[in-house]
Amino acid sequence: MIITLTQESANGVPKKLSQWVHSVAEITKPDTVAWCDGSEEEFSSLVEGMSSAGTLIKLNERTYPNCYLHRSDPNDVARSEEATFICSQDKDDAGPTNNWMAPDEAHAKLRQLLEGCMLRRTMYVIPYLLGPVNSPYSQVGVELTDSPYVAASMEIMTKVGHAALEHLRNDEFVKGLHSMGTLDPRSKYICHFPDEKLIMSLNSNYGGNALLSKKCHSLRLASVMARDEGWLAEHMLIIGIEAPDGTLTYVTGAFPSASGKTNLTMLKPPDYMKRWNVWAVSDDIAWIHPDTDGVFRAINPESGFFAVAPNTSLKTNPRIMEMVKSNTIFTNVALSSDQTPWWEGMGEHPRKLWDWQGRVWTAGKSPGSAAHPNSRFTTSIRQYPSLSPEYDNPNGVPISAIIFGGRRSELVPLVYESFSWEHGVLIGAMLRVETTAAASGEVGVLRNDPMAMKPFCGYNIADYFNHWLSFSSKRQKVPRIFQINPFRLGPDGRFLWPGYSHNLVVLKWIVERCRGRAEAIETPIGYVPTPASLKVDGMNIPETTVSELLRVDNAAWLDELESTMLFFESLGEKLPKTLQRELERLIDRLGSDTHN
Ligand code: OXD
Ligand code: MN
Repeated sequence: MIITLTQESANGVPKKLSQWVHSVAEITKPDTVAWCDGSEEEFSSLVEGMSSAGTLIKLNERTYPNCYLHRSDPNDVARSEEATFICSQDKDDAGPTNNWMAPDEAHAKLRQLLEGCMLRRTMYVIPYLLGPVNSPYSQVGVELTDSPYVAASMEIMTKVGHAALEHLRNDEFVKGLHSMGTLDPRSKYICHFPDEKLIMSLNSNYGGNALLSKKCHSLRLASVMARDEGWLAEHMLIIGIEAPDGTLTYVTGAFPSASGKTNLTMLKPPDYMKRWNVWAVSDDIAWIHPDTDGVFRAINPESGFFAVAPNTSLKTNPRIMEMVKSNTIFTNVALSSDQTPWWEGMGEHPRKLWDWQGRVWTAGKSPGSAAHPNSRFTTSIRQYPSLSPEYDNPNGVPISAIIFGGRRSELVPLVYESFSWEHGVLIGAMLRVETTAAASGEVGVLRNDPMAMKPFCGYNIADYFNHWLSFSSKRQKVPRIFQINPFRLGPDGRFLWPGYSHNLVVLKWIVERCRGRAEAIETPIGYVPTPASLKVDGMNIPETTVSELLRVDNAAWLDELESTMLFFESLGEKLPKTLQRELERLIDRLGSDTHN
């Protein structure tokens, strides 16, 4: 076993970290242990190594400089919720929405699988920093992995090397141990040990299962830390919306995976709203801390995007299309004969195409899609032209509104606002949306996904609701809470709302509510815009469509709440009384409303 320690890391490595690395190497038995410093040279050598080994394909250097395609194992294409476990001491702490395994059992099971799993491989040691340099809210993790694809992706998604070791000094760090193992889906485990701040992931090389900084650290473990320390770790985008008068309003948005978070983050204003702009702070995760004045301040722990490719095009998202044209790793997209990437929804398909598994693909003849529906691109956030100048602010950005959303073809109006923080928490808790390809399993099925955190909350979801309720307008300047739904369908089965850049019209209404300037009608479910307050010159949408988008169907809501009640019942005793009361109030308002 050769230990390669760069001078830099050798100097800054605390004993606790090097001891852990050695103890893991004793078990996993890699040929080499390589400490990553996050340098460009290191990234180049990782991608060159993978290109020679055939696990990465270099794309057209002229049109896609420094871009690569990775094809994953066909059985390893999405997050595996069924193989994801919370290993808390007490089963009740994992709660009814998580799989649980006793820590001792998990350690014993994984110990066997880890024995010699890195033989003839290199174990990369990746110290990473989540969040801005010098921020009191940032955290350090160290991932040990035998996957060069993971090592290269982590260098895009986080700040690897010096920044992490500097921040670490002697503080705690989250330990992540990942091995591709044999990729045997029957022995796939993604285990989280909140008490040990430890993650172990075996037999998957797919993003959310293998880039341990992302869902495992930034959400599952961080949500437990947030509960214990009084902050929020959320599956939310963060954007700054600039109004024509130059005022910036920051909002966060929780949407389930593959439901348009990245598109909303990178929204380019439509021609009729040229004097507005949207600045990106985060497209997936927000760590939100109330500061000493009670203001909710949010940072993005990540440094890159790992986002869904299909349906991204010059029309739907021109800003992304520009961004992914260099220094990007694509995963499971299709490939054209001139070595450029392609996916469904990008536009006309090239004459000759290889699908995501490398098979020749002909439109109308070949089965399935050319790109996998959950194919992705991994790009540094620095490449994004409208990155907020506040992205690096160690104190984060002040949040005025929280938006919940997700795919609902019926029921939920285009936008509405809650009556209070507690009512807003209810709106988040009863989020029920259509499933997408981001996780393995059926697509398009309605499921409860509270706060878009069902797969990511590292503890009992009922305690999580209680934690949300522990923030209150009495003590903090809590953000206003909204729900949006750009996915409502008309009777002809087509989307009523054009979405994408036009969503700025909805964001404008939210901003103006925060600034006390937009009108709303009080309905049983919350404040719904008056059609006039939503109107923007230049946007051509028939008034009847707007009315349909804003319609509140009381009977349909009462039906929906029956399923919310069942869901809440399934959460058992711990469900906060306040939430139950908010639900009863909502039912009463719907029952006594005579307008509809
Ligand atoms: C993601 C997800 O990859 O939510 O962001 O699945
Ligand atoms: Mn996500």
